[in-house]
Amino acid sequence: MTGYADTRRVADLIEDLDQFTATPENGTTRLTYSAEYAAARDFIITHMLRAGLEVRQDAIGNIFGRLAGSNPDLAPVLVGSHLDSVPNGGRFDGPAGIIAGLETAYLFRDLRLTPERGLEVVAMIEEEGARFGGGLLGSRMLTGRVAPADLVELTDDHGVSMADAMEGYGLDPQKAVQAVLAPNAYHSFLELHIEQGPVLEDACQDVAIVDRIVGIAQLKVTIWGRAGHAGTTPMHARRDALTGAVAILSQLSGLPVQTSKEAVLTVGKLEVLPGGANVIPDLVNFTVDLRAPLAKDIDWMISCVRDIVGSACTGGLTGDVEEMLYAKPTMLSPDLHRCLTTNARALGLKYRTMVSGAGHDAMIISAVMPTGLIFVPSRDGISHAPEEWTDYAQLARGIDVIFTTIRDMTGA
Ligand code: HGY
Ligand code: MN
Ligand code: MN
Repeated sequence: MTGYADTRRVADLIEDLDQFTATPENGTTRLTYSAEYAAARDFIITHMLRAGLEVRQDAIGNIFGRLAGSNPDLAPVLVGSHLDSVPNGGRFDGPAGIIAGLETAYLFRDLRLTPERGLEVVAMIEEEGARFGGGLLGSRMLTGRVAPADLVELTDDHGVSMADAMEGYGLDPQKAVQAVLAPNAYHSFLELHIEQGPVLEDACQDVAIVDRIVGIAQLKVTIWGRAGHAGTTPMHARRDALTGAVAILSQLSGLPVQTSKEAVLTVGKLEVLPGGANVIPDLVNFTVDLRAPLAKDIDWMISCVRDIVGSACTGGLTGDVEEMLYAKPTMLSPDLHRCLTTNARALGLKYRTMVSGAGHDAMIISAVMPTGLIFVPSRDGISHAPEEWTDYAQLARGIDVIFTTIRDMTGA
């Protein structure tokens, strides 16, 4: 059967949105509150207005586009994803979910559907944590999990605090707490996302309906030593922070396999300071991203990292392990899973239930409202890289599942 979503319009939205990147020669880099982020926000607002939505920006920069329902007593359905990216990432991670919401709004307009329950499309900030660390920050702030004081503590690689970056973006960090959602503000939340893995493509299936998301912890490890001259400082007299860091990193790689078959560990960022070729490093910091389906396994890996860091800090080295993010393993709404599955089947799509190894705003928002998440295939399972790709026809099929589910849930 032919679907509902306009594949060409979806393709144009993805491609036009992707022009807002700091690295046009090498994938998508769109850090929260950056100039390209502001331009992308304006692009989303333009299309929300064109689709007939009433637009607002909340106190931290999330953008909402609302189509009111005929019954104002019914809380709207929320649909969307994140607008920020990883450095040199792909054009679909985040935007696919926002554009699923936008296309749904366009379809409501084109098909002259009047929902009884309203719907809202959302584009969220800082899911990746690529600027301020941790991740899932926009949804954590929406659900009241970030203290205002954190906005001064959280800084980017240039030492700019989130609070200062907010001011530069035209927001008042003192008012950030106003972004916290009121209880029962929404009926439910739906997110479409690219799978970012090979399962759907290998199985020649169209969509995955996610039933649970693995737990994630993101740590920042800092090792302090003492700077010194590379030529005149005897080896026994050194407090080389990088030597300490290497001793730690060499032990971390064995941790996942000691934990469970599904546990994963990634060191994605590492900084060596002061960064002179002839200077003994006095400060090294690196991130440790830990994931596992069971909270006890994440907790165990965190305690192991702390022990490994503690035992490496001898001979004048000191260390610290800061927990930037802890998101427990999350079960999503069985009711929404059923609705999404029913619609995938009715659309004649090949589908499966899947656990998500990637973190998503859905895992945070599910704490305050019933939440559903679906995946569309990723070519060669690649994501967080410029090669990230989903065929537009496949994306359109996934959007059909979102659209029909929202049409049902809003009584349109
Ligand atoms: O890291 C993740 O799983 C997601 O892409 N933020
Ligand atoms: Mn994402
Ligand atoms: Mn991502």
